[in-house]
Amino acid sequence: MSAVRDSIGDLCPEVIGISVRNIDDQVMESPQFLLPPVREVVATCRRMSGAPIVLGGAGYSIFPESALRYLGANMGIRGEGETTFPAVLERVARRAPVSGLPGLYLPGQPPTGRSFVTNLDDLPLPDARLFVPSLSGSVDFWVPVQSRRGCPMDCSFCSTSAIEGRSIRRHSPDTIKEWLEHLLASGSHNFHFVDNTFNLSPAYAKELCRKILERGLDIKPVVHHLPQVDRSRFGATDGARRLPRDQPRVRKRLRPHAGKLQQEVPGRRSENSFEDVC
Ligand code: B12
Ligand code: SF4
Repeated sequence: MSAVRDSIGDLCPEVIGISVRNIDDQVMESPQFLLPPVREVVATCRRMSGAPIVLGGAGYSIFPESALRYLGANMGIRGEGETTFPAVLERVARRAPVSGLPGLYLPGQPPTGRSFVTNLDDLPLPDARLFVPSLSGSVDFWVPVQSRRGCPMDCSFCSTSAIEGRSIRRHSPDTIKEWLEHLLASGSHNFHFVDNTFNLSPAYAKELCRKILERGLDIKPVVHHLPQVDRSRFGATDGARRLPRDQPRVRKRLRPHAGKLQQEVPGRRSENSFEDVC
């Protein structure tokens, strides 16, 4: 908590934004509720500063109303922050009311429906200069890269649709390729593709991998992907419900596994090379 106190002391913020990453750890046998320490952070901010406290992030977006109530902040933004958060900052600077902005939750008020940016290329990419300097370029630092948002698979245990919606929205493969080139030039080689499902759609995934291979980019990737659902090899998620009708045998074999697999990190994590996808 001393880091929070020091930052507020040094910066004297006009607005405080808090990213709530997790509600719980999703471990089925003994789930851990992770919001109590966040509540303490909010309370510390409140004691140290009169600035409005804005919540956001993946965890916050799953239960925006009750998380706002439990954590005691001034407002929360459900889903992507790139459009609504700057609008909040602009209104706070003008001392104008913030109500009515898309995805904004205020205590005791009905929320305004959120909006999704359809083409991710309309949004700015993260500023690599803001990465923690001591980590950038280190072998242990995996730079997060996001090429897509949303997932249509609707697995019963998963909260992704509450966070990013059901339709897949993308950056163009060229944008991602250029972004990777830029990051490589600044010394990073390890990239964690934080897309929920790297191989959705397969055509997009293949095009992106081809572009990366064509440019000979020297990168080490980690991706989350839906198990290969073909007749020779597959894993399982509850997304089995949504498998194509022409694969009845695979559906039948996956269904009994769905419950057991609920405690896993959604999808699969892979350290395979891009050749596997192409
Ligand atoms: C990639 C990923 C991982 C990677 C992270 C790799 C890395 N280097 O970052 C790994 C595999 C390590 C991981 C681990 C875990 N993960 Co995970 N992970 C994800 C995933 C798929 C993407 C997260 C991401 O980076 N998104 C990209 C960024 C850009 O988006 P974002 O952070 O949401 O930020 C946007 C908005 O939320 C908003 N925003 C964010 N902060 C703020 C702040 C303010 C003030 C505002 C206004 C807006 C705002 O604006 C941003 C831009 O639009 C999500 C699923 C999802 N769809 O969110 C799950 C997810 C977040 N993980 C989840 C879980 C449970 C975990 C683990 C606890 C699993 C475990 N038992 O170990 C751990 C915890 C790790 C940790 N330390 O927190 C759950 C959380 C659900 C819950 N119940 O709380 C999710 C939602 C998966 C799911 N569908 O259920 N994870
Ligand atoms: S578990 Fe994976 S495939 Fe299923 S809905 Fe969530 S992100 Fe999509």
